[in-house]
Amino acid sequence: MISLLPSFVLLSILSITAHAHAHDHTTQTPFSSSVEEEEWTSKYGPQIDIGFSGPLSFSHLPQTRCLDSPSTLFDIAILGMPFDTSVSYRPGARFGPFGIRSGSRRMGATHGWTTFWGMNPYEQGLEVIDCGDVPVSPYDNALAIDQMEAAYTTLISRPTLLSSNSSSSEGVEAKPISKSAKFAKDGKDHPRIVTLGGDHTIVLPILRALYKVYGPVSVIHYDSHMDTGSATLRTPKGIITHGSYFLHAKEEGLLIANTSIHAGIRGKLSGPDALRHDESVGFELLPTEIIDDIGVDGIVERLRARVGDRPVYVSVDIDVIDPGLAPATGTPEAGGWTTREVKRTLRGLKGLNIVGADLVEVAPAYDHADITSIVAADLVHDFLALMTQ
Ligand SMILES: *[C@@H]1O[C@H](CO)[C@@H](O)[C@H](O)[C@H]1NC(C)=O
Ligand SMILES: *[C@@H]1O[C@H](CO)[C@@H](O)[C@H](O)[C@H]1NC(C)=O
Ligand SMILES: [Mn+2]
Repeated sequence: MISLLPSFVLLSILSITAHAHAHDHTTQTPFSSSVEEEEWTSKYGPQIDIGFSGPLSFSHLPQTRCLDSPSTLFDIAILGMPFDTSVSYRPGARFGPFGIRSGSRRMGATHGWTTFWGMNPYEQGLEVIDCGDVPVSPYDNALAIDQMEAAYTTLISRPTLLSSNSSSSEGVEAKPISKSAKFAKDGKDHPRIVTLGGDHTIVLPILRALYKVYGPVSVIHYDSHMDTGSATLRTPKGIITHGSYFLHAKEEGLLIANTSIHAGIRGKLSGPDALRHDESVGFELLPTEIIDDIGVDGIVERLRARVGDRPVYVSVDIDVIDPGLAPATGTPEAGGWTTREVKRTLRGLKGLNIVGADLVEVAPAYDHADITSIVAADLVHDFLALMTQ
């Protein structure tokens, strides 16, 4: 109401209340466009977000609804896929993107440097943004799977900001975003997406979208379950679930034959036939317990040897980690790897041609003290470090 008054009236009001504006030494009103005049800004500067405040985006990154904003370009996007309607046990991973973002609140672009990586992924000359979530149908899985494929396709089809901004005369030495351009059918640089699940089914629409850009890829799959459909042999064929999507991917030709690998498997199976079935889908299998025999370095060696210099997609089910350290997940399995072990094996993937990555199966309703969300957010930071090396 007061702002509608003519400024001479305002000035006289101000002179009466001058004691409340002791720092105002100009004749401008506090309602002018110059924010420096206002008390907060003159005293404390910008309204920054701190760890426990502000809108929720991954690591406090700028958040844009990228899907309907074609002019928004980036090099790496965080994208939520809140889909959980094809799980076999506990539902709840639709809140995974929320949980992982929440677990990332103490992170930030200005303090992303770690002794573990010796670098800050946000300071490598690449634009990393949070693209929000894909609106997925919670009722119709076929529709939701198509929505996720359409969203992923939309974002990876854009040019990277770096490539569209190649006249980088700004002094900052910009690294090429990835070596993956050489795998793209059009020979161009495509942005990379770190997807926050969602249940593991989201990988099928992602692989379908990646196929359009790169053709088939190899997969490094961290999980306590194989997800190649041996259990679903009991269910009607053709049903896409979070335990069968790799079988569909193989049948659709989305995987480079016999070049993918699981890490951390320990779920209970129907018998050794399940292993033969898994091998026929094209996976090598590193069971959880082998880490005690060959160590982290041995795991890394096997992962790298399997995928070689092919384009590789990295998918991490949070249940690869021991449920004592990451309880909030749909199908927990006892006796898993530690967070530290998983992090070290991820760091060992440095230099591979990573075309995309995801962190899935976080179901925050089963969490305690945000423990799982914090682990998941930390692994997403590792993905960003891997992609920006
Ligand atoms: C793009 O180029 C402009 C002008 O050189 C520069 O200010 C901006 O920081 C660049 N953006 C990126 C992400 O390199
Ligand atoms: C992949 O491995 C299977 C055995 O599991 C074999 O039958 C098949 O021929 C292999 N495919 C290729 C393309 O090497
Ligand atoms: Mn799993």
